[in-house]
Amino acid sequence: MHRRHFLQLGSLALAQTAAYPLRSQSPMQPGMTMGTPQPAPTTRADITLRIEPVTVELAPDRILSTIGYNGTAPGPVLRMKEGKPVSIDVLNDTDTPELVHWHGLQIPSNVDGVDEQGTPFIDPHSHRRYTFTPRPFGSRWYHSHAMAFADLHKGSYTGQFGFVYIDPASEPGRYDQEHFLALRDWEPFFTSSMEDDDDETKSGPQPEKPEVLNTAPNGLEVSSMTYSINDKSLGSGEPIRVKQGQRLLFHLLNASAIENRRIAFSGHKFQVIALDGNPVPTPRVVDSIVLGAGERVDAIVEMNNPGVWIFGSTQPMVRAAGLGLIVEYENQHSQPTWIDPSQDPWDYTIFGHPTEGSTASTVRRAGLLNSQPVDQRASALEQARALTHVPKPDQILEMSFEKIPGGAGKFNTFTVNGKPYPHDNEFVLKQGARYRLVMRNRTDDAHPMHLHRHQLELVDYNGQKTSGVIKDTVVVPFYGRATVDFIADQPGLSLFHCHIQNHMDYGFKALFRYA
Ligand SMILES: [Cu+2]
Repeated sequence: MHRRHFLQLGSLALAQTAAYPLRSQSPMQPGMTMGTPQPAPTTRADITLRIEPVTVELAPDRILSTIGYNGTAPGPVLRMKEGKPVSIDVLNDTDTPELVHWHGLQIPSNVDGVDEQGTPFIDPHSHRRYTFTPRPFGSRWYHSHAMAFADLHKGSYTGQFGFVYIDPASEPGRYDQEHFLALRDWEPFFTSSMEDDDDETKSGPQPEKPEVLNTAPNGLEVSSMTYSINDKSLGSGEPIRVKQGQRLLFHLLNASAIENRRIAFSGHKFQVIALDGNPVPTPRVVDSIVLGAGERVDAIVEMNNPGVWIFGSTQPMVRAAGLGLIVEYENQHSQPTWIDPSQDPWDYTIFGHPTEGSTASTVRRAGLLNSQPVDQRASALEQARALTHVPKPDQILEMSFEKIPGGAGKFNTFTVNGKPYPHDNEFVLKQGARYRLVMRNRTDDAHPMHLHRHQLELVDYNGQKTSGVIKDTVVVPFYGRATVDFIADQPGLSLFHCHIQNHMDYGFKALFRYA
């Protein structure tokens, strides 16, 4: 073991590194070819992940080839215990340097899985051990954090994604079935046509709409025509089989590298209990759920409407192209049915503590959820009267996002505060301070913004105040604004970026550092 390795591995225990010589910095061994399997590690880690070519059978006549974990895409659901250290060996059986990012975990930057933060790459045909103490509890996920640029077979365009579930100290109540469902698109391609019918935030307020719009022709965006939930297209997997009266717990993840997505469960409503894995102050019943790329929602659904139903994208084309699954009640054999949900706008703030001044609009929004029983509406009224205090921040960080259209056949570029990455001297944090981050989206697209290694508390969403909604990824609406608070409690480098791979690759990122 070389000193260099100790410096890179930081938090790893001495005994572990000595017993398990990491090879990621070593040249190829004599006689080894690129295809040679890795020798088995000499000590067992708690979890082993192998990055390798996989096939994904979306349907019997639709089989894709990509890169995944342990022979599948999505990879295995990794269950961890909050606060209990875990070791994970990652073996890279591909020809591309890779990184595994642990999305939503508060862990040191050298194991968070991000090159920009100083996590070492796992070299091709090599391996590396990640050791960290998982926290906080809830629905997290893991995925490649490699840059892709013009290569749609790299990074988060591949099948390198899966759930991490950190078991909570408290349970979400009784449930009969638990399902981890990742929304996914495949076979991405470049296009400069801006269809964007799916931008859920277009119809909202547009406080950041510039006086003069940039009408230069748009550059290339990434799109897809092939979809699935987990590894199956609508109609090809086994249905979820349920009995009347059961309660289902859904862990939902938008694992798309490309798009935000709205989904619904025909004939049923979701009770949203957690956003990005964090329990919400006010669980509410909704008709449909919007997930930005990278976001998670945990929801309970009561099985109270016997039949055979479709769960999936609210966009007919996307559903027909695979984004859905079938839920079948016992002894029901009818054709699967789809019913469009109501058009209620998706609004994070309804799940928060109401704040001063929000009474009228909270009541109005509670009324919009006409599916709610009267007693729930009454309790929303009660809560609307309660006042919640958001502490004053120590400092405000102002951010504006802009797009420089690339024109036909070229890529758009994105800037944060008019400057390119990395914003070296701009976002320097003082440990222990509370920051308020004002994100102004001056582009014609909704962007799921993710800050690594920190938890964000939503305080304002397009003028709607709230508190208690804790997230790691926040969709900043079309020409809109979102404000979040965070405590600078994670020394080290932290990447802030749009979770749409193409946007991140072409400039939509900034590095936060500590003084
Ligand atoms: Cu974006």
